[in-house]
Amino acid sequence: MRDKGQGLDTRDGHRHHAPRNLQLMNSKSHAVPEAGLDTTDRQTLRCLLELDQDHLFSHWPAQGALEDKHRQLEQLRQLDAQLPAGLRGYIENAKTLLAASRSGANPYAGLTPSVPHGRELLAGSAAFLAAEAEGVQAAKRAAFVLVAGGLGERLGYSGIKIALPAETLTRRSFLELYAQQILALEQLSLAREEGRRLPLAIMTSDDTDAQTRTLLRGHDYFGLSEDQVTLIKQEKVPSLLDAQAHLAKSASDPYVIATKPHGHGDVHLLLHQSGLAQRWSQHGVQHILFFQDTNPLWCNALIATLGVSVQEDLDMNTMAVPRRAGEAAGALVRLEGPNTALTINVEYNQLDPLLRATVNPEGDVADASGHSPYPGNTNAFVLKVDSYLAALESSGGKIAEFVNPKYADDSKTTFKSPTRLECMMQDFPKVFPSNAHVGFTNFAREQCFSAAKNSLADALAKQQAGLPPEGAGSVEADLYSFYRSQLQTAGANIEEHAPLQMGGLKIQLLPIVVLDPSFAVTQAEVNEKVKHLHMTANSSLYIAGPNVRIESLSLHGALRIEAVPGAHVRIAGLHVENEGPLVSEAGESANEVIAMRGFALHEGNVRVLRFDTPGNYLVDA
Ligand code: UGB
Repeated sequence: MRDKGQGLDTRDGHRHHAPRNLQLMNSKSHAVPEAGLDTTDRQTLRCLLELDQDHLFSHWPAQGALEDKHRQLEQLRQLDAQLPAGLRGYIENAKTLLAASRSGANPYAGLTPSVPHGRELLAGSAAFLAAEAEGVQAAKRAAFVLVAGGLGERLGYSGIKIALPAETLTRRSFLELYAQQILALEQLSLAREEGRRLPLAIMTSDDTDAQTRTLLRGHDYFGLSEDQVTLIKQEKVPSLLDAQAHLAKSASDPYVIATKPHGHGDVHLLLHQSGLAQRWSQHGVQHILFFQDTNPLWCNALIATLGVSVQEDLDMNTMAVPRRAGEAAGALVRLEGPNTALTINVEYNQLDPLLRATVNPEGDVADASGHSPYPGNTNAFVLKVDSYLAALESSGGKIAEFVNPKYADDSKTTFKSPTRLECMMQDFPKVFPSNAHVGFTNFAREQCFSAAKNSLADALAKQQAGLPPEGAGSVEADLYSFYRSQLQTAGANIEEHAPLQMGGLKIQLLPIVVLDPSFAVTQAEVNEKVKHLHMTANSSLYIAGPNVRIESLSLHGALRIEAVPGAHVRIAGLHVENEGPLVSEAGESANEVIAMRGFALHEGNVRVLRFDTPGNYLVDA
């Protein structure tokens, strides 16, 4: 319970806590059997009855089942304690939001949308490189927050999403990649030289917590130090049965209240309640970078976004991309009204009605550029710590909730399945003061955003509808394509392969390039380390090691270069020729990691250049 000092000794010998939040407002006579319940349980029961939740106890026998009755009331007390406004606040807010949803109320009524002003950074441009350099400097005093509480039902994977390989050339998991990107930034920003480690918080949920801990422990935290990583676990919230905000019982056990995820907005509450944001600030952290679980392209552009935050002294700066009209991604919108003016994410389901009701009767449609005029939200953003802490303090870290029920019919009284209140981390501007500097930095999508969200079948359907597929296979292809573009920006000559059709999905997989974070996490590093490189279309290239230089390389096949930090390797005049990587359809018998991509990758007869000991090396043939 919320107040740890209110323990009561009860019938089963355990200490239970009085329902402090669940205070009785009016006493109500009722027919639910109380026989055998202790004082705490009776009080909890009466509070729930007062909140019109009688149905939760409709299955109770008049006598007995005391353990089960107690278990149910104990869960209700736990829910009460963990909900930011307690069960009463949750149910009352649910009633208000459900009534608004039922009447079709526009949450943005009275506000006029317009396209907000933001920065546009073209890959490799002077402005990009300047922002990136500023970002690297600022990274020394940055902390990272990865939201990884989502189960990924749409992706159809049995494990946690961050354990999935981001690509199958190295089979490195998303989490390993993120850890290595942070470690590389520690080196590059010279944080390490000042004795600083860049902290990482991972928000988990009951669906992901144990597996995330096992993954980290099983891999020695992927090179991060254990005390550099903090796991903060979000709790689920009660499911709602109908428009009167009656709580739902579990289908498998009537003494259990069904619960569902509350959304990634919990991250702010947890950073506040745990004191972590405060502690980071005390240790000199000035910016916090938020990113999501399955977008491996986030790092380079978010460094540049951080740079723009510094250049423009922004309180919040979202990494944005051109948005396809109708795409399932939020849009960044400037909303103005008599007493309001803020730049905020409007979710895709609310954008179309908002635009229709105000500035465009056609709704969420493309403009002459072929994209929606409103930039797309990638859910990666940078918050300035001072302003963040002040807003956490004033709001308690509570982010406005919303409800999105799927109604059973037009009467809008019953749902197809229980719903719940949710909150979103990108809604943070709602708790900022009106004079806060909230902006965004726009990048080409290929430069920063491709998230694995959909099963192969759903990814295929999205692609056929002209939308980004967002499947595991398309993310892998997009990641190779991103690395290729980094090399091309540095001047490399890379022959493009025709797109492949794998599992029905059309993907630009070849040639394959993976630049290990130890080799480069910024464009400036790639520019400096790669001089003359020619790659044919059926090739694959993996480069790892901070001191590898490609002075001249002609690649017609598969090559791996792996060097330890002390190995200074110059590739000068190397020609590699072999059969190159082989790509085949995944096939029926493929394991789920391969099956969800639609293809299997084999490096073939790869040439490996491995430098395990420090020293100077020249490779010229
Ligand atoms: N997540 C949690 O940690 N906890 C939760 O309870 C839920 C999610 P989704 P969503 O990037 O294309 C967002 O479900 O919410 C984590 C934006 O709202 O993949 O549908 C989860 O583990 C939307 O504006 O995304 O949509 C994952 O890391 C749009 O831009 C992250 O939160 C869209 O992302 C995102 O969860 C997008």
